[in-house]
Amino acid sequence: METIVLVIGANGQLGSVLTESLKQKFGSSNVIASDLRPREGYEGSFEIIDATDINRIEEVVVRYNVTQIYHLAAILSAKGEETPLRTWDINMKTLFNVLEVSRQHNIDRVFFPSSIAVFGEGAPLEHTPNNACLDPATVYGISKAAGENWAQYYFLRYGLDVRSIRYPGVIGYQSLPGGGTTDYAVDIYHKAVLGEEFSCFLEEDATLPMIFMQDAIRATLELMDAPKEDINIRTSYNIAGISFSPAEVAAEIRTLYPNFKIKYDPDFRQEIAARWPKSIDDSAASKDWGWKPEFDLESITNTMIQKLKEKYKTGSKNQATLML
Ligand code: AKB
Repeated sequence: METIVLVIGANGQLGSVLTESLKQKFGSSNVIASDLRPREGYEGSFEIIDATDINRIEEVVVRYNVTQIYHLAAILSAKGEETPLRTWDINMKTLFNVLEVSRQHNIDRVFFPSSIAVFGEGAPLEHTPNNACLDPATVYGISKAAGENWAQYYFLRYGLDVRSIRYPGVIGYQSLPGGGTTDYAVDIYHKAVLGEEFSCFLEEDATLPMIFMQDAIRATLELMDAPKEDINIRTSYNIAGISFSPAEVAAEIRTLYPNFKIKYDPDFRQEIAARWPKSIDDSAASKDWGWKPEFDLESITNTMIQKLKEKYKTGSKNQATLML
């Protein structure tokens, strides 16, 4: 069977990069990117989809004979706290719509991203295991924890092959994050390359799990490629990349920009970060589908700085132009 992929939320930080990798893997004509708004300069099939509208998802699935759906649309941890009930509505409604359309149209595989935000005070802070207590304190985390259970429900009840990863903070040069607690770890590199001081909304020792975009994309594709019988976790898999604090990433940046300055001005996002794990136990992912991260803080920093320097040299200083 030919694989035809629909990506929902294709303009986002992860979606914009994942869509390109999926096009390389399955062929450009077999990937349909979709989001609320068109993407300027996008090459390939693009559909406007508001994922709260189940009929619109269904229309696109039927028109293109879609066989796999990557549902990446969600409101993230920090942004979600501005309007908790709306965040719950959007995150859950879009997931239910994707699960229902997938069930009704016999979609072969569905990808649903979860997050380290599912953890809260009840989970160990270090090497948080896959099956730790889930008591999230953000509406985003609550929606992801519920979503994981619904993903498992659709697998158990209907046999729908839904797969999921709990992403740490994702760091990439290709696109900008929006509305997350880990976003500082991307912004800091932009400021370093632009020669500007960075004002950090977390405390200097707020260690969080992070992952480089290339590793995050590889993890997603490896999970989705794994044989069905190897997937033993139907809620969501922990994956680790590396862990660092703002002070540690600033020190690494100073190896390349010795005059780089950072100041700390913690806001409500520090409270969110304080309840999240500092490091992740991803032994289940490595046992079931061979997960192993490749990038450490040094290689992330070198790549981020080099790529952003190239982008700022050729593009305008407007960060929006950095979207692929
Ligand atoms: C966020 O900070 O909300 C996201 C996440 C860890 O899921 N990057």
